[in-house]
Amino acid sequence: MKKVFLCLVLALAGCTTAGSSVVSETSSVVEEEVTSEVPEEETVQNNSLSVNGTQLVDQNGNAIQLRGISTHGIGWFPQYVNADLFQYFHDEWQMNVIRLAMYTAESNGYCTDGDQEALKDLVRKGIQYAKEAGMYAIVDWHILSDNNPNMHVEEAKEFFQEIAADYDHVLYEICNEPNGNTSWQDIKTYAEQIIPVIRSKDPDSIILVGTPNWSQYVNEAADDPIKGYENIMYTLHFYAATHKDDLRQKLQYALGKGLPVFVSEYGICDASGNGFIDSEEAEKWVSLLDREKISYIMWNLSNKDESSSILKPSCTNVTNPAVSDLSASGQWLYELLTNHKPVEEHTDKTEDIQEESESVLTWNIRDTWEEEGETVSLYDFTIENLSNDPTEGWQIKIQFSEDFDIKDSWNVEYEVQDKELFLTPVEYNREITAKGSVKDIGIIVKGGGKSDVRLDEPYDN
Ligand code: IDC
Repeated sequence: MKKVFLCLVLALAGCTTAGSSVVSETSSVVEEEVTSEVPEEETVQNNSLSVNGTQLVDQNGNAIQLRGISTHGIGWFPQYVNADLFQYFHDEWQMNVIRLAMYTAESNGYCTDGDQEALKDLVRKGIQYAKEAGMYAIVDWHILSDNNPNMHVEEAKEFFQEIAADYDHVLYEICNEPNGNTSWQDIKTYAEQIIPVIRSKDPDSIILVGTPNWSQYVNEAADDPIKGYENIMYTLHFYAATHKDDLRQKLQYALGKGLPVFVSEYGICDASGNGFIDSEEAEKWVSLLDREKISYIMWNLSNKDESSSILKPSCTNVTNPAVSDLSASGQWLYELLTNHKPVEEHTDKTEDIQEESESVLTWNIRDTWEEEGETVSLYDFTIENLSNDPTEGWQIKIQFSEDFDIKDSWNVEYEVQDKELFLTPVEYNREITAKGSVKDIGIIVKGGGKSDVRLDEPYDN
């Protein structure tokens, strides 16, 4: 019987695991199973975008949808502008765009008390990291409390003069959300000054123009679009719990008139960036946008305590947040982009691995749901024998933090001792052949709270 086991324990970012033998911990969002189609890999290195009719297309003329995340204000949350995180979002979340939101007027804003050089530096870094990660980047001149973009038109000209260059992977969003009394005519007047500045540096990249009333009145832009430039798109922003059929109708109207629309910001909560998450309305939006192949970018990448943030306030991981770090918005987005429910996979190693006597346990919580106010979790286990000899007997020990009930189990015997659960083989999976594995071991647990899962030394059986 094998005596030394590689032990896989619950390792969420920020938690340390018990046992001195643990030398490495990783926890990341992984795919539950590869069953559905994933978007094709785009490489943005030389793939310049353009607009054909209402459609954003790649350099081969194929329709392309950009889907990803917007940073929160980079002046407030600079830590999320980092190469590892962008790569992680590209690889694990299948994002192909990141929006770099730079507030102009709020505290720490570019036109108020923000450090302009530091902000530009962050924008340049973001552009570079996006490129390295194979993603498009949107430079967002994030007007908000300065409701009319003409208020800071000179600063905007200088900014875009410095930032724009002949990029293939950058889009310029020249005014986030005009609001208040700002008319479409005001926005046009502004755009017609900024577009030539960008074009003098970057002759063909996509330029996104905001629309009146917090980038909602795309119908007004559709009635009187900007003339004389190629590759201009118009933004529509929505927050699903606030903006519903009325706004979708404005979008349909604009598309009907031939206006290219880009959803450079949306949330699935209400327009305050907080409150109730409306999955039903979000679903309606997504199906419309997918049908029309319109790009959409979620607000926001931060751990701020508001429901639009994709990370929980407790999350301090800024490079590869785990499932347990994701807010409801974050989980929703992960599932949308990857077609997979977020599940946790756990991979740890012990340092005292002895040759020829290694077994490895991998486990996932494949699904969870609520029953009578309690969480029910479906656990799935696989044990691999890495050695060149068969092993005989195994035991998995799960320590729960709260009381639990076993609702179902398969391919396993179990014994409950207070808050501990011991899983042992059934007749046909007791032996694990050399380099072989036993799979499809499962239990369904109601309650239990947190769990610490280990491959234990088996009883002498
Ligand atoms: C919100 C942020 C919030 C911040 C506030 C600043 O979520 O943390 O304090 O801005 O005033 C928008 C804006 C976007 C808003 C967001 C949610 O583009 O800046 O972010 N929102 O209110 N338009 C509609 C909603």
